Amino acid sequence: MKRIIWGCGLALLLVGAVSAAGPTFEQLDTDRNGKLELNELDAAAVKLFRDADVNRDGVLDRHEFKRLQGPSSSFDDLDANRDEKIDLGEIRRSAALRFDRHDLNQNGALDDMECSPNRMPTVSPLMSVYF
Ligand SMILES: [Ca+2]
Ligand SMILES: [Ca+2]
Ligand SMILES: [Ca+2]
Repeated sequence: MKRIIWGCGLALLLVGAVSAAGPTFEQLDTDRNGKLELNELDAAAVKLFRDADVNRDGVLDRHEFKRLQGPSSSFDDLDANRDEKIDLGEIRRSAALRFDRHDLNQNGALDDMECSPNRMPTVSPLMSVYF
């Protein structure tokens, strides 16, 4: 366990400000109801997306996306229209599908069981669902 925490800390340092580790469940649950609704994830995702969009053209190119990419997505999967750019719409369409898949009891929110480490590849539900 200790080694895992170490590894995360090191990754955080290496990745810098926009970290692939992303915000935690608690940070994302802005209304503090113990569940993550899609709008809570979306608000955080828009912020990360804007931070990653270094040249401020409203889309992410491969280089910009690299700073955000989670373990379960790839640029080519997300770039649905193959224009070598990822826009917020493409991110959202893929996120809605993934959100649905993680929402096992289909109540429109993810609880901590649905976000548990064996169900999500990262500690941040945001990175698992959106990026
Ligand atoms: Ca909530
Ligand atoms: Ca850009
Ligand atoms: Ca695209």
